[in-house]
Amino acid sequence: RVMEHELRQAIARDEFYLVYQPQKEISSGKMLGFEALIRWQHPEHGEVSPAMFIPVAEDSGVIVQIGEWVLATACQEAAGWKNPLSVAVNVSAVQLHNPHFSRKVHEVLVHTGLAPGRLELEITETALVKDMPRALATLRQIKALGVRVAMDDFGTGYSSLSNLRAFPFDKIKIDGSFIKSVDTNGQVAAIVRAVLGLGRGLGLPVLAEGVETLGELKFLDAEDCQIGQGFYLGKPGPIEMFSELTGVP
Ligand code: G
Ligand code: G
Ligand code: MN
Ligand code: NA
Repeated sequence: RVMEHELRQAIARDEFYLVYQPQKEISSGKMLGFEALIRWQHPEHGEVSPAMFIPVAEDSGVIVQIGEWVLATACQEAAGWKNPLSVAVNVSAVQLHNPHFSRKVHEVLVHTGLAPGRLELEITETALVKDMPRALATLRQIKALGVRVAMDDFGTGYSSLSNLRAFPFDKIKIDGSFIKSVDTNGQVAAIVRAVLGLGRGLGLPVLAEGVETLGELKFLDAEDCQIGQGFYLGKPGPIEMFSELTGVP
């Protein structure tokens, strides 16, 4: 396939870059860190959305190389920030099940000098189900390095609750589909309250994704949701947009 070939070339041709989206403490508005998100500037087609090319990269296995590039680049950049903010990196199922993954993470930390406690890996539930014993072993190795793991898109997988019990997550990221209109829709409000209760019971901080309005933010604050991410709190952008905090450039 054309796209697969182009994806392989894109790394060497330096066509990928990262944007960063703020993750903030809701009660104070304080910046805690950023989620790194990949972008592809294609020489002919212009910007290609990751929603388009990540699935192709996963099916073809190129995601392993792309994922390594994202991890190394995010850690390298974050290691240069003047404040020790955290950086969250998305990990796909294929990467997680690659036998060299935890070693790669270790190597990147050593090579970039990033403190392991500043790195968080975002893993979706669907990434866990392929081979649960292997996923569990990998998560344990990653955590032994001092790296945190967040369950991404919580609530959209097959068996969110058993996955929370079976895997040693450090954070729950509630999917944005449950945050949209949470302040005006009683049904989603009930679901979000329940997830927040779950987080409290398990001692896990909860991050609300996709916060788009002040009303949603106020609801989350009133319900003691600790962390927020979304267009209302900050759109993803080049790291230079946040130079006050990072000192970049
Ligand atoms: O940034 P945006 O909303 O366009 O991302 C669309 C999708 O692509 C989201 O599901 C997001 O998790 C995924 N995505 C963005 N960056 C990365 C990345 O570096 N690695 C992986 N595996 N997925 C990513
Ligand atoms: O699946 P994941 O959580 O990794 O996806 C992150 C994606 O969500 C990014 O591509 C980002 O562009 C997108 N995103 C971030 N904030 C918002 C928001 O407030 N609303 C919507 N609709 N998408 C968002
Ligand atoms: Mn994510
Ligand atoms: Na998500």
